[in-house]
Amino acid sequence: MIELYQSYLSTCSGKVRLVLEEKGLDYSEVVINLQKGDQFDPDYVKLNPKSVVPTIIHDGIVVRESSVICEYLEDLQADPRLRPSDPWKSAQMRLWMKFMDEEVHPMTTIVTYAVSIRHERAAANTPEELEAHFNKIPNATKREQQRAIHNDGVESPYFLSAIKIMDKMVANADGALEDFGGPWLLGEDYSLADVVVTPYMLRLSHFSFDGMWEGSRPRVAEWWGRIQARPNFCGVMSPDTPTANLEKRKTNGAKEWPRVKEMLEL
Ligand SMILES: N[C@@H](CCC(=O)N[C@@H](CS)C(=O)NCC(=O)O)C(=O)O
Repeated sequence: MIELYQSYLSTCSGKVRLVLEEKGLDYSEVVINLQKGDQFDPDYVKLNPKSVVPTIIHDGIVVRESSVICEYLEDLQADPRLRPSDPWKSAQMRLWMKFMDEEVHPMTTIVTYAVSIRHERAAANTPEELEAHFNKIPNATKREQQRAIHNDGVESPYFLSAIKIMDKMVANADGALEDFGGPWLLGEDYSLADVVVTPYMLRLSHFSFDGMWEGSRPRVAEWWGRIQARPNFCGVMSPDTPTANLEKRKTNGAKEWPRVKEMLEL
């Protein structure tokens, strides 16, 4: 049995769920409420010392880091295969994973905070509660960055470079679809490369930022349609995800889109 410690709307949890669904593996979910700070609970920190989701426990074995978990599940059950057998394509798959983990994910956190979470937190917390939240962030750089993004939103200097990296992800997907000829990012077979990009495309879509590919990058628009039509797409979010949160993201994102479009010069 696999227990997935996850948070609703978490991109990294979404990657893992997409793989679990694709492979038809049985799993149950434990909710870690990131807004309430469950990730800092000492019992959870023992499982995941970085205080982030996801973590899985499989027959007593703890595995963390979403990309590592995806490959663990691939090794646990090879069918259907998500790692290309061709060494060159397998290397390309890992390059996508590195790009998403090292560049896109941290920037997505910034974009999400600037576009929506700052409004959600400001509405739900007193200034004292917000201060207590910032003070719980153990990494000083991350703490000060979050404070700055909370204050200035999309006009904060961090936002422009962050959204440009997300745009680079869409541009790279377009390039891969052209180079490998589709229908998936590495050609004929759906792979972990498609998996790791999916939750981040969904995040942009939740913000009503589909203009980053609709009308401008038809290959990506078609690929995104295929991704959403796959049976495993149900795993990109937990079925229990509160829809109110999604509504807030759509509304907050739609308000920012004209400015973001201008920043990206689309
Ligand atoms: N490299 C980690 C990143 C995990 C991560 O940043 N998860 C986010 C949610 S998608 C999180 O738990 N954030 C909580 C926090 O930063 O306090 C992975 O791939 O698992």
